Amino acid sequence: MTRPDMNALWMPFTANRHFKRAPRLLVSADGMYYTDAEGRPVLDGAAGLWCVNAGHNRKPIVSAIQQQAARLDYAPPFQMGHPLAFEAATRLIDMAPTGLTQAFFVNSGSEAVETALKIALAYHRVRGDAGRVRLIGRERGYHGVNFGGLAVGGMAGNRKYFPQTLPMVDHLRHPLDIEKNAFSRGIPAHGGELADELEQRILTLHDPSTIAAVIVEPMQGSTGVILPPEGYLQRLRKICDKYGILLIFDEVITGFGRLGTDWGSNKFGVLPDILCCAKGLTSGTVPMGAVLVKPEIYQAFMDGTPEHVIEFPHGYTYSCHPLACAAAIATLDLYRDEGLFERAASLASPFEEAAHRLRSAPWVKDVRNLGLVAGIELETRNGAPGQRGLAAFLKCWEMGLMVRVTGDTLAVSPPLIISEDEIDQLFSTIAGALAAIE
Ligand code: PXG
Ligand code: PLP
Repeated sequence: MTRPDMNALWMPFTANRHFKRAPRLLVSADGMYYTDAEGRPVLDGAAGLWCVNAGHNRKPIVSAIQQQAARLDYAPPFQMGHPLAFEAATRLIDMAPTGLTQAFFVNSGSEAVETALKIALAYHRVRGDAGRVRLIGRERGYHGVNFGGLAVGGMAGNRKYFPQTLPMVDHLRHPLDIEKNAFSRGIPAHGGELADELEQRILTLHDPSTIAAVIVEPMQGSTGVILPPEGYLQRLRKICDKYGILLIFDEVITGFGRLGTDWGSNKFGVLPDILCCAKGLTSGTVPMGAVLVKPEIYQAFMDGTPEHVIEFPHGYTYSCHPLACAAAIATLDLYRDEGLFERAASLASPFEEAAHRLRSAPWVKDVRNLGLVAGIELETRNGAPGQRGLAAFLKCWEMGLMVRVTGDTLAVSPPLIISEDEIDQLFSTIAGALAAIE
């Protein structure tokens, strides 16, 4: 394959100059594998970017998209509808955590977060509780890259150039505690009480009646697989209930089987008031996200305005896009027909075993895992954070494996169709890569 001219593209979240000197080009994909520009197979240890949960090139999804493109390419979502939008919402709500009853469609996780934050603020306003204007996020949280998500997010690098995002925001501490919890298998034992900081510090400081919502990822994915300690999310739920604060779960990564259950909410037995999802909703095939809400939230908007008035002035040109709806329905069918969430649950134990074998590999400081996700945190090179992580990522690629890297943590999150042999291949490749780097 001839190398394309790469100058015109400003690549997202990429070291452009470094990449363009030695590009990693993916040209096709099938099942568990990508094929690169040299024709090499590359095992997909990252489900693309945490999204291709059903595996690549799945015929039922591909043909649903193809047929829909030929039937109805586009339909405006404002004051108009098309049948698949309603069907997709019904299918999503049918498999959503019990108690969430309406879905608002968007095109990405970032848009899901913006939408959820706006729903939270507007909900209090429409009920006449207009003083609830503050949003609480968490350190090392990732809620996408738009201004609201940046504000409640806690990734320092992403926020660096933007000190002026949203006002009226504060952050909880993150619950990663390697000293106490290193090499925990599954949910860590220590740190559930960190949730009490919400009541003891944040609500005390700001007055609970000014807080609209708390937003957290059930598991923090993007900053290196940070799991909620035992009891942590339950405590957050209790405190939010006590003070009338909405709890938003950002399940952009934890939805659709990643943790060995349909949703993180169900894994932890905690129901949020608002849930954000994206990625696995269409198994990455067509951009789509959704915000799911409890009935009292939807109803507050319906009760708050006369019938001919738009209750919530919000939406995107591509909300409810026909191709996305067709892809979502076919994807949800496939998850159900192949029992892929159950498959993820049954693979969780061999996956955990294989991940924790890395404990004896060079540089490994911590292994964290749950369901079909693992984080492997490496010792940072002297004075050069991220360098060893990058070296490990590049060595894995050279050895035919794609993983994610954030700082010095490798994240592994394969499609849910992975086999036990491929799990072994995945982790032994990482072990080989770690043995080969400085
Ligand atoms: N919330 C969470 C919890 C996410 O993980 C988003 C929102 C934003 O979704 P979109 O579709 O707008 O990208 C995400 C996305 C990584 C990585 O390096 C993770 C994400 C995106 C980019 C990189 O792990 N997650
Ligand atoms: N900018 C302009 C000038 C627009 O007209 C629109 C939508 O009509 C947007 C931005 C928003 O685009 P989208 O609805 O795709 O988010």
